[in-house]
Amino acid sequence: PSSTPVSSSCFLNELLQAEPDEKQLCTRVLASLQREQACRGKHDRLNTFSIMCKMADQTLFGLVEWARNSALFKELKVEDQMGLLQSCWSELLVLDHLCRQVAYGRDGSICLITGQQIEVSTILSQAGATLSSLVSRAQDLVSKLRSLQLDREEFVCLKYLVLFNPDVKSVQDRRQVEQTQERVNRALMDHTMQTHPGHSDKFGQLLLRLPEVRSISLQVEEYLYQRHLLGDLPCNSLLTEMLHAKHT
Ligand code: DR9
Repeated sequence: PSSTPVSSSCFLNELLQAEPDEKQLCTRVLASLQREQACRGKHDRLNTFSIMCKMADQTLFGLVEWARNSALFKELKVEDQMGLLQSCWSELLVLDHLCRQVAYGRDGSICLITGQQIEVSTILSQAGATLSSLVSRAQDLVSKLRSLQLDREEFVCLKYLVLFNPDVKSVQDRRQVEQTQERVNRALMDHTMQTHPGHSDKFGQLLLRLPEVRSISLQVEEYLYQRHLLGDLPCNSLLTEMLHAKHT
């Protein structure tokens, strides 16, 4: 009784208000890419992979900043904050990518955080097996989320559910993480029932997508680790740091 649909919708509004602005993010990432290119000479341009890594790195900075500014997250001990982020950073990146595709992606192409659209067929013709499979799996999930008509509220809830994962081994204050998880879960359920009263299982359908997000994120880490072993990853980036935090 402490959690009525009304309190859920207030709660959701608060979560939504803390969402980063896509335009601002885009401007920041573009500026950082341009700074980097300007520092290099004409004959020392970044290759596609380095540019993509830089983009992913900036996106990751934004996601970490989002988490650390969140009131719910601030309630946790710093050690728990770090443990949760180290465990879910790649899932957050994948979710962010998926949501961008649902919101801005055109059919058959991928929208980057910079607003550029790249045709999937172009990627599949240039990428190796791992990246191709990643992109295809992500596109399948995008279709599913589109047919479920994923909205911003639901996306925010999924982000919080990925972040507040009480199953992360290192977590000390498990009860606190669980309580937030339950609260967000409840808000998601109330929201889907209110906006789609005829679609009784939208809530369940959304939750069922999370294992696939998890699985794709593990494949992203594997892909990045392979490229790291080839010596391709930039050495001082958050992306690389997070990747290593897990492999130690
Ligand atoms: C938007 C969120 C920010 C993250 C930015 C990265 C988003 C990655 C999402 C999709 C990938 C888009 C890839 C665009 C590629 C452009 C052209 C292309 O295909 O280049 C090939 C090049 C090298 O491919 P490869 O590694 O397979 O090597 C091939 C080999 O040499 C020959 O066999 O691909 C790239 O450069 C891609 C770099 C991708 C970096 C990925 C960082 C992952 C971070 C987040 C992933 C989010 C989820 C993605 C789910 C698809």
